[in-house]
Amino acid sequence: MTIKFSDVKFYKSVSLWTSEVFFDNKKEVIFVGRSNMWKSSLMNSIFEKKDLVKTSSVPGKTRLANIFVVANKYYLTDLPWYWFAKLWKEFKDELDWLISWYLEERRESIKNVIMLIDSKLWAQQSDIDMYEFILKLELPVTIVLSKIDKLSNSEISKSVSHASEMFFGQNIVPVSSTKRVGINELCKIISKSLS
Ligand SMILES: Nc1nc2c(ncn2[C@@H]2O[C@H](COP(=O)(O)OP(=O)(O)OP(=O)(O)O)[C@@H](O)[C@H]2O)c(=O)[nH]1
Ligand SMILES: [Mg+2]
Repeated sequence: MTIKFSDVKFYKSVSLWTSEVFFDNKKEVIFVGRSNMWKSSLMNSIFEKKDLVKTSSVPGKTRLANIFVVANKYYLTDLPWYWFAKLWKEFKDELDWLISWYLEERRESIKNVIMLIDSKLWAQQSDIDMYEFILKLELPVTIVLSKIDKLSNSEISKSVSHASEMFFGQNIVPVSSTKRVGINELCKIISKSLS
């Protein structure tokens, strides 16, 4: 089954302070990554939209759980993460809480966590912490190597083999939104996890 990801609408944004939180049992795929990992842009590529998901050249743009509904049937959700934390301490706590609360709350419905790693810098301690948290919740995970348009082919291969060791047994997908590399493969992986 291939899902038509372009059949998408913004559903809603959720923060820790949202008083009425929806939550039905639609299957969900989550996108996480440190700030400025090109995460929101990747979601636009999957949706074949230019700017449905808000992007910014200033790191720290995504500060809410922004939920999109695909084919009236599935949620694809852009979560913030914590590079931002280094700038404003209070945001660190709030965003970390939002992420951990959201993943725990939606645990039963989440079918895949798409985790973006910088292909050039490789996994940072915060990535590893996040990965361990995802595994603790027993959620399926897919590793996306982001920013590959900055690398040569041999650097991409090195990054893939490093990620294969670090995230042993997981799908590793090198992706570029601007060059549309890896997008179809990722769409297939997401479709499969939602079927
Ligand atoms: N060269 C290149 N630039 C990209 C690509 N994808 C995104 N960008 C740029 O990188 C910047 C950040 O992209 P976002 O998608 O907003 O990143 P994000 O991970 O959602 O960032 P936060 O929400 O701030 O955590 C934007 O200026 C994008 O235009 C890509 O594939 N190649
Ligand atoms: Mg974003």
